[in-house]
Amino acid sequence: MQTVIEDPRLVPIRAKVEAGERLSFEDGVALYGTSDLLAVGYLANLVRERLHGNVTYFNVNRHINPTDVCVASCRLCAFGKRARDPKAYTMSLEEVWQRAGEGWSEAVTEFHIVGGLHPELTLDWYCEMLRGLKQRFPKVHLKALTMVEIAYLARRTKISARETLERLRDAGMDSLPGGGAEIFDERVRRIICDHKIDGAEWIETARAAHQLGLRSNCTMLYGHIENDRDRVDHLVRLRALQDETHGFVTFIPLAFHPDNTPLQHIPGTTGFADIKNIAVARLMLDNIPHIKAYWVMMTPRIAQIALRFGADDIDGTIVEERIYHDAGATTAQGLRRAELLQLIRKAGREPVERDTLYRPVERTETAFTVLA
Ligand code: V47
Repeated sequence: MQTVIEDPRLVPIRAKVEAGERLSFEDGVALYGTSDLLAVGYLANLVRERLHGNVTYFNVNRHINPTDVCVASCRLCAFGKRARDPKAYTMSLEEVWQRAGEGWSEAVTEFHIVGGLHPELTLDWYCEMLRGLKQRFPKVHLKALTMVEIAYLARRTKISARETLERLRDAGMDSLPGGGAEIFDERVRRIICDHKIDGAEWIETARAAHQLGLRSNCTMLYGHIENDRDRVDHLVRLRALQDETHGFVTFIPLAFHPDNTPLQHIPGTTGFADIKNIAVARLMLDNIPHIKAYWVMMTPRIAQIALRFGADDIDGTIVEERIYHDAGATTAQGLRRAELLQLIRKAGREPVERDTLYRPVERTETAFTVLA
């Protein structure tokens, strides 16, 4: 089936997509520039179904944020707090391990662990945390620490990012989440997160992780002060690293939530922009296998629609989410497995529970097996 393409700029892009050819930087700008969302979505869905057919992936996971103390004070963020802030928290190791076991009865296959840049928690502390989790939950995949946290720990420990990653891997880290990438462009980064590592160091840290055989995700934060070219530049830089390492598993476009941040005068994103970012990502990132519609950020209703506009994954049960809820998200803290199944089925897709590396999972409520 073919949709009518209204915008003439999309005609050569359709030819490339149908021929399986790579899109250029200017193609990306044209995709962002058009309001012909149905045409962009049609093309993205073509690629999505070529790669994954009718399957939509989800997982049964739990987020853990060991601390919100952060030295970075990024303007984009409502989660990070100064150590002296009475609302700031830092879990003890015992608390992290206990929290990991709390939640719903469904056995989780993944812990997603990220937090602030705490000035006192050491690399040894994080290694101990991971070892303790592996000891208590040996079957659970530990997707832990963003490239930003790795670079910060490396700097404080006065060792390389590679060595930091090696130590964390030896302690039990299985892969890394995609956060902290924001927008790589320097002008934008100076305004939204000036104390964070720059785009080049984020890429360099991801390269080091991938070279060690660790897989990771990648993200892009949109809907603040960036423009179309900044977003395309970001996607093209991720694509270039992926050509080299093949280490990225999933790309997640993240909508900026302004509430309680120093940028709260910026209006929140629209459903149109959320869907557009999924579709453009699917078309530009021809070498990244999965595009995730993160339901917490998009709302389950928009995430469900995204499954027809390029996304093949809707993320997981999560149980407890803080980063988006501190920034005004009104979605639930978590969803039950049955709710995810329902969302996917009602979009006419076939749900497949996956582990972090997209191997299918077979389960009862309290136990699971990852199928090789
Ligand atoms: O790195 C922070 C973003 C990220 C705000 O890898 C904000 O599977 C919007 O990376 N408004 C953390 N975004 C979340 C993240 C993630 C989420 C789900 C799955 C995966 C994965 C990764 O959230 C941060 C930052 O980019 N963020 N503050 C805010 N106010």
